Amino acid sequence: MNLIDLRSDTVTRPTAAMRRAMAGAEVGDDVYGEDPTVNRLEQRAAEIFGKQAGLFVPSGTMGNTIAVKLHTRHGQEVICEARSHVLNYELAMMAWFSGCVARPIHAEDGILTWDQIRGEIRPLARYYAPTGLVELENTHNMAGGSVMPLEVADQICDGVHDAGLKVHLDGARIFNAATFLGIEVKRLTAKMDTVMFCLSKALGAPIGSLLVGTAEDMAQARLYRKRLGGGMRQAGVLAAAGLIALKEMPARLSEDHANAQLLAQGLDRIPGIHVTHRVQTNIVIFDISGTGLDTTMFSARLKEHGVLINGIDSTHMRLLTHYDAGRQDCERALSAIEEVAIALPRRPGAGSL
Ligand code: TLP
Repeated sequence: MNLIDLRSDTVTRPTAAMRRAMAGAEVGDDVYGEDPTVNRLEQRAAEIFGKQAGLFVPSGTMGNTIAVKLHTRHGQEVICEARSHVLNYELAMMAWFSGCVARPIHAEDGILTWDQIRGEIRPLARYYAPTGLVELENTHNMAGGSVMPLEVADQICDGVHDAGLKVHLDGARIFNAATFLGIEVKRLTAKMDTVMFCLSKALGAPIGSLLVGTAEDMAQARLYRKRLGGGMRQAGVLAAAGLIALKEMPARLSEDHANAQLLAQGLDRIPGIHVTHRVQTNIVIFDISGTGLDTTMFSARLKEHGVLINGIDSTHMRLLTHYDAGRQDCERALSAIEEVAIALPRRPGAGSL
């Protein structure tokens, strides 16, 4: 049986066009700056985002880590949303590499506002560590792929800049946000000082992320990348897939969003299951506690039906749509979820949500 893998949009395999481009890629030693395909990818990314320069990094985590380092000094705070990736899923790299602590702010839908941030910016004072950076996430992964509107993003950047600080955007899925809003990523990120985005998530490339920003910041970022062991050699084979991802994949993201809608609407009709947020992009988080199963058991039973979806805690599951799971796969996944949910004796009251 073909497994339908909705655990993440990181699980996609490269398209035929990507594999062809990888096989034929012109390469060189990128630590010497001599890989023509990497150089093209970095230039293309900078162009698309309207920034001076780009840096190809192996992962989103490395891109965020370098950005925090660029904009902060040891002993400072980084303002971020409470469920942000940079705080919760990056092995405390902001502490480990940059010597900073997080100042998390909770936003119900994951979308911080300037009003919330303003009051949390701290000067260096008797007891205070000063704020070094404001970090944003768009779309917000653990808030269910929620989108930060353009005006909110611009207002935060204006306020933070007036306070003499910088803004870094974790835009792992920024193309999904731009698709939802119907605007170019360049406009959506115009005021951000640095942006990290991933080729290996919704855009379907096998490996890689980019950091974009000023030429000066990217020259420094190149040194941090080397320190972190991210100086790659003939990385053009990876960059070639990235160039295809940038060219071909953004235009099809609305299909993933439509599939996520299909799944969310179907899930909400299943007794004992409840989608916990407004679905805007390719992420659906749903509460299964009404089925009487915990997420470990739910995942295991789903796997027997050929569907992979993980829990994010004992009661909530997260699924992501992507190009490697089409409409029919999503319909099959929905039937499997329904079978698992209704095949079981439920706790009293289950299904009354
Ligand atoms: N997210 C992964 C897991 O780490 C949770 C996923 O499956 O969604 N920023 C955001 C918003 C991300 O979602 C991720 C990966 C990253 C950064 C880190 O990227 P990688 O995995 O390339 O280091």
